[in-house]
Amino acid sequence: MKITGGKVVVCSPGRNFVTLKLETEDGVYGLGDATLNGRELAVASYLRDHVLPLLEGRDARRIEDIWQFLYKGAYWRRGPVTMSAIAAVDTALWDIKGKTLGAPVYQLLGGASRDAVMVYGHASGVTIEATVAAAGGFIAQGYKAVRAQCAVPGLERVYGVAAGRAYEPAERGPLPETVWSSERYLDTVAPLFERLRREFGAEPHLLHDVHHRLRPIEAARLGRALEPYRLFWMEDPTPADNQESFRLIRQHTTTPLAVGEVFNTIHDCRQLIQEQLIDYIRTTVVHAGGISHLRRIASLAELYQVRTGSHGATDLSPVCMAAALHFDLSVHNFGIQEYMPHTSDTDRVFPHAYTFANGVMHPGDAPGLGVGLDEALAATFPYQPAYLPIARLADGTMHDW
Ligand code: GCO
Ligand code: MG
Repeated sequence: MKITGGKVVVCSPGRNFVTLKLETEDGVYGLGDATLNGRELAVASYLRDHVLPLLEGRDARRIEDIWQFLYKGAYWRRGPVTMSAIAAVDTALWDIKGKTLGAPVYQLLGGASRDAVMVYGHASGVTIEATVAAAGGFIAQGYKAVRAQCAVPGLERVYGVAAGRAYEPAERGPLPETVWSSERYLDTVAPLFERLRREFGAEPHLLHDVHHRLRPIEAARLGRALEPYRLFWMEDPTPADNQESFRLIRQHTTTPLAVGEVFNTIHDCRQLIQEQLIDYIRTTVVHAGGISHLRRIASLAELYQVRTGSHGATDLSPVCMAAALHFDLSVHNFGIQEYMPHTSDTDRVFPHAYTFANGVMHPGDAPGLGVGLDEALAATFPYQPAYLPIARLADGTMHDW
């Protein structure tokens, strides 16, 4: 079954998405998400200019071999652009295999390890009370797990907090600049979770995303302060470029740690997993080499009782969401899946079989991934430059956003 060609579709139905469509000689096609938020066109070019010409004529059934061919064959290893491009091809090939065999992808991955996939929603607010009200909205919809982020008094725009609309990480227009203070932030987080537990009791899982903004010793202090509120996880407490940083945090707190949304390969998390410095690995199908590579990471993690918690923000398209759900349903050491619903325009461009009800999701039983791409509709939403905000300290020093 030869690959005859393909195309890269860039569209912006509310936000930018890059989608790979791979075509085969017998008319079956597969889709893969290749969206790299704020750097979209680099991956589009990598695929169009350097990958598609190399795939023509290859056997679409040889998923593992094509993965190794793209990874080893480039000579230049790893990195978000390369690994997102490989992920898109890998995801599209799993889609093709499922469609060819008439089976949903999760059946090809060993079948369901659970009935459905627990997801967490994003609650945020400009005050603690507004955040509590937002969390209550999610719990009323049946969510069993809620991430809570709150504005910080004295800081204007803070990661993860939306005022009166769904939170969207990238912004169109001029590059958004924000000012950050770890001291002010640290004063707000424990009171937020004290209030949430007082309101909702012990039952709901509560999560929080530090978004790489603390130093290890500050993160250790926060983890310890949050222990009475029994978080499901504290995410990205500090940048993991230096994986050893987590040892320091770990020495001081039993709050579970989740890391990995910016990782691209198993090597970015090998030490964190093997030294049991984290509890959840959050690598994304689209940024970490696709379903094939995510399964490798999950297998390594399983040896160390580290569970998965895949990234699922709105900058990952419904194609990625579907792939993540097939992975989540099948993999034994699944923990939780992030879920931010897309805009209705996005859902129309990418009609999909996956469903949400009562706090859990299911990928559906359509052959392949169960996601389509309405190319005519996509063409009505052209690419629009958009970037993630940056953060500086009050004295102008660049900081992690
Ligand atoms: C999350 C993430 C996102 C990222 C975004 C960047 O936990 O969902 O931190 O909000 O910031 O995906 O593109
Ligand atoms: Mg995050």
